[in-house]
Amino acid sequence: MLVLGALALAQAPAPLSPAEKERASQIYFDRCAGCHGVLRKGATGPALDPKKMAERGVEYLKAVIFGGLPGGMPDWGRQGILSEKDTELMARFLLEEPPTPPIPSYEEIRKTWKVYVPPEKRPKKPEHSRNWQNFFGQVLRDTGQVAIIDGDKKELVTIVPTGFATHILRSSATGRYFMAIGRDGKASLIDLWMNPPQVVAESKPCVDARSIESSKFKGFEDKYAVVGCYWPPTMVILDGQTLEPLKMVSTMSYTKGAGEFVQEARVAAIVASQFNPEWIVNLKESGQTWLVDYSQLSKQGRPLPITMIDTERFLHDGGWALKRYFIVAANAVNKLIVIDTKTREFVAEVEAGVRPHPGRGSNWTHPTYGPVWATGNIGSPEVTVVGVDPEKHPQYAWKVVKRIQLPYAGTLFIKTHPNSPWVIVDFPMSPSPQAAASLCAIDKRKLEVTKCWEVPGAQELKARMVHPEFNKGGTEIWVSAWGSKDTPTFIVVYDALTLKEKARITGDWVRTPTGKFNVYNTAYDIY
Ligand code: DHE
Repeated sequence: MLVLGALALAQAPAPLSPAEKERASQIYFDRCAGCHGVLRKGATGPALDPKKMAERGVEYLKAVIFGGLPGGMPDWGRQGILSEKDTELMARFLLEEPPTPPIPSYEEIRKTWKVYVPPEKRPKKPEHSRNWQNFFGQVLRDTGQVAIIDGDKKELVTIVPTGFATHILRSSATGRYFMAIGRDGKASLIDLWMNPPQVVAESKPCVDARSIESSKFKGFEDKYAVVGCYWPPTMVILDGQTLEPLKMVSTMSYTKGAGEFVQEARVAAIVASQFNPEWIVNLKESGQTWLVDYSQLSKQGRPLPITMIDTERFLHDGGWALKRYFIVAANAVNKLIVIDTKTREFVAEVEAGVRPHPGRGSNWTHPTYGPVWATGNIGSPEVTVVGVDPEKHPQYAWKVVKRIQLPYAGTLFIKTHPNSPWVIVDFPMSPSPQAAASLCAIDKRKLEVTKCWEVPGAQELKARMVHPEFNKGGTEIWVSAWGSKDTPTFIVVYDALTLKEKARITGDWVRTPTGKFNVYNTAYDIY
């Protein structure tokens, strides 16, 4: 026993020095926490329990971190994002207990709040003659910026600083403002009426976040905003015009069914209801969907009513069907959850492919099945099409009407527009560089893939094509070539009928373009 113990001790890697721990914690936050959780309890990716990691051993962990795994684990080494030294550091980091990140106080959060242009000093009408409703907000992920691009002229209007690795943009109810949320929890309010558009307010209500939304119900347009935090697990309500933090609500909760207490119950997708003054807030690890009524916030001492619905664990992203049903992916259990925001009820659970990832999904009307909504899947080569009209097509409602086969897995986003016959599909999570540089077009009537093509020049730039988005009129599809920060790439624009390349937007500023959001389509939920 003594000999074996000594042997194990000899093989155990040295504990991390404080400097190594700091570097590993930063890399873990940037690259790993989103899927595996800050406390490593698992969500989109599996739990990383230090004891189990020790059983697997440093060499095995290094191979996985460097080379990835089918089903979604990125090949951080092969992509050139982690060096061999960092790969080894991360493998050793996983053998140690996870550090708990600090939880900022309300006072600390309030100190991050800045108003650069107060509401009364903002223009009363657009200061420029550009068609701002056809602006695109293009996230430049690793530069911590958002580029505002004129969709009519395909020219850069301006670049504004936002949070670190900005994740998404959402339009305010009127479309005038873009709200950006950084992975570091910084929320930025961008006024598109200013010449040039500018960040007019910001605050940083958390240290790790992925979602932001405004209040959209009649009478409350742009009055409030809400940020969904990954860490600390909270939902923070802000003033919609100034981003002043107003109210913080902890989302730590018990899981559906098992009743297990989850400290890291992170806030995933949030959308604003059109039927009621409320947000639909999805808690990832505990599997609850909260309906948060913001109508009484302005009255001192009045309640913030929250209706908690048990739905499914590992809720992630989702979008509207018929602008009434919110469909959210419970990605680690391969399910889609449907909430009726009119009746305020859970209505169905649908079996998707492997790790469904809708972004916001795609809506269209099929001649046989009526209105349908579809999602791509990270882990299986499939677009899952679901009937969504219980009133006029009850036989298909909440049933998978078609599983459209794709040539590759690894889809993150699909997108369509009522004026286009196509649903466009990307494959950025595919381990094959050729697949990641490719796109496919699905015929909305035939429900089959008509065309797939590799985007010329993408592979040479080691870029993955990501996040299709239509222009306001639905005549163009824009897709970003997501490469490394060191090399500029491009945004390609296709004709939405012929699928022929129309233009390429490029320049030294086009670095790590990921999500892009058309003002009109984002404000009015057209996808
Ligand atoms: Fe996202 C949406 C979380 C990785 C780009 N992403 C979302 C949403 C969540 C989420 C909860 C829904 C927000 C909403 O609607 O309110 N994303 C996460 C993660 O936890 C994950 C898996 C890992 C991480 O560490 O962040 C992750 N996401 C990515 C990426 O790697 C992408 C491609 C680039 C990036 O920024 O890191 C990416 N996510 C996006 C985009 C959307 C999104 C572009 C919005 C899609 C839309 O059309 O609405």
